Amino acid sequence: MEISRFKGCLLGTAIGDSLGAGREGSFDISEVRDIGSRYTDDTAMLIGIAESLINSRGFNGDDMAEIFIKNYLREPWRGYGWGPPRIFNMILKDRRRWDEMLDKELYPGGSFGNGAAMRIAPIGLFYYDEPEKLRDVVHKASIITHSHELAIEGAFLQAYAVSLAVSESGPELDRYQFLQKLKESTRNREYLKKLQIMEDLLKDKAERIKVIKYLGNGIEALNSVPAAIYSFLVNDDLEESLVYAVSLGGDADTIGAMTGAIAGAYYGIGKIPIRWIERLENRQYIENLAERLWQVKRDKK
Ligand code: RVK
Ligand code: MG
Ligand code: MG
Repeated sequence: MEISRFKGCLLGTAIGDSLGAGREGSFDISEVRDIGSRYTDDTAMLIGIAESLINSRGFNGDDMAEIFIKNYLREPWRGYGWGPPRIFNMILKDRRRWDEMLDKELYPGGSFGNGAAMRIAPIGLFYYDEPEKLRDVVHKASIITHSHELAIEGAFLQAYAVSLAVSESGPELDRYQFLQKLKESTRNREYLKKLQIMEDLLKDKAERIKVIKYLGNGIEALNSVPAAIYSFLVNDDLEESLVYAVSLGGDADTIGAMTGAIAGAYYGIGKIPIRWIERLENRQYIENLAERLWQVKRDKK
């Protein structure tokens, strides 16, 4: 497994997040090509997952929740969603456990936001060669804050897309085969429908407005994970994938972050424009984190 792809995945997330951060929630669908100076909660929580996988040499729920909380308390201003800080508080102050599906006490049926999917990529890297384990760990890492089926399935598809991207070895990406594998892996009809529509949109080279209409660009996992997968599949390089993802507007930082994770895992750090790498906040730390994650994975094999 190439270390450059682990680095590409984590840096790609932070860059996609920083590229979209300024316009989260806007209707602006023009193109931006320069990243802002800060990333948001998406990257902060993804860093937390990577730190915990390294720390525990795999998944450990208590440790992951503790790291999420520690990172949140250090930087509460990163622009977190409404639910997670409340859940952190329940764990910290009320001594609740990470696996109590605490989001069900905030939202009926639990949160279907994209907060689990946006942070999940390191799990896709770490368990890329263990698909059953991947599903199980994605489930556990999601329910700390997101236990709605749509949030968990979105996180699974995002992690699985990262695992496919990081292990893809052909000279050229077979988009339809990639999509086919995602379709075969999903256990949810609503995601399956979106993946089927995605195939038609790819074939038609559909207008952006149509993509937004059919795939969505919102804060719900179902309306953002498909948009990120599509942004990766419809473009031919990393830069264009990220510019395209953010140009869909809506939850731009998160769609940018998730696209960056998949595209970074596929293309590797070498294909990230230098001007983005140079401007990225905490770049060295994130790159080292990817290296450490790669080492822990290598030593476990
Ligand atoms: C601010 C009704 C529900 C729901 C349910 C909606 C950062 C709510 C990142 C809620 C991401 C929102 C984003 C987010 C990640 C979810 N019924 N509405 N059952 N479940 N929602 O609070 O971590 O930007 O409108 O779990 O998923 O950049 O406010 O947070 O864009 O989804 O936050 O869900 O958010 P939360 P999150
Ligand atoms: Mg964010
Ligand atoms: Mg967002």
